[in-house]
Amino acid sequence: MNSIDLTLSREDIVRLCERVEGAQRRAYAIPKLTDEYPQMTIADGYAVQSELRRRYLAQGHKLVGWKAGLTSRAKMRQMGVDVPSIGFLTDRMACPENSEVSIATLVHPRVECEVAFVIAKDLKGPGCKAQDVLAATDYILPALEIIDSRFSDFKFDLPSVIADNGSSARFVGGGRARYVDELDLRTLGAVLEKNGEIVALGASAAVMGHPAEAIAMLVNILAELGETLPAGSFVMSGGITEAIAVQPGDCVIARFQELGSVSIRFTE
Ligand code: OOG
Ligand code: MG
Repeated sequence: MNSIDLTLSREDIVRLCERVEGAQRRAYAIPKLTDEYPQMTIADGYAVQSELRRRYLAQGHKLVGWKAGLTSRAKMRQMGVDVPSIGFLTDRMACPENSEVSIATLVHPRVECEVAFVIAKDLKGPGCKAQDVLAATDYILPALEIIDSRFSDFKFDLPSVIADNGSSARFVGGGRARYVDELDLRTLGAVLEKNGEIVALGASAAVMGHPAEAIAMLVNILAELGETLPAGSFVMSGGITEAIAVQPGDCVIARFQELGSVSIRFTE
């Protein structure tokens, strides 16, 4: 990120990072960060997110991958923003297929279905293209992301949501892994069911025309942060449909054409 766009001091970055970390760990809502720092930029948001990543890794969490967010029209419209973003994923966020997630550990949990990539060869920006991503992909699998915006009343803006690591909270991979050349990644249908009823549906082209475009964008943002995407990374390309709120007792299943299904259950 261009350091020219940074308006926060190192002290501000650490303060905001501690505020976000507290909200994530103890599951309470905080005001959007721009209430206090109205001039905050996207670069400031990533500075807070990078500090958060540094702190979690220092506490022993492992970086397992990344996610692209706000990559579909449905998500942009729902959240009122028009620029995609990225966030990091750690081992502590991973949930086994069909396991239980306690709602008490989250603030505003919502679920979305995504196409995930497992990367076989290191990828590096700038200038990364969708073809580069496809050539470096080991396999594709379906995923559910449980996002959790920590901001009061869901009020937020792009710098705040980036600082909050793109609302990352939990993710579930599952279904049937497939090689890229077995699929047409633009036309995969996905249906999200909650308690047996269809609550959202879409096709993978909703994600920037092709989900590999979202991964290329992510690699190029990583380059701006001075990072690369290493082989072995698990990467989510962004919600295909809008995110759906969940409550204790809900069971959610994402059913994908060609990729099988992934499910998760919510308890108190
Ligand atoms: C931001 C997270 C966006 C996606 O897939 O678009 C995201 C939010 O909606 O709180 O994960
Ligand atoms: Mg997502």
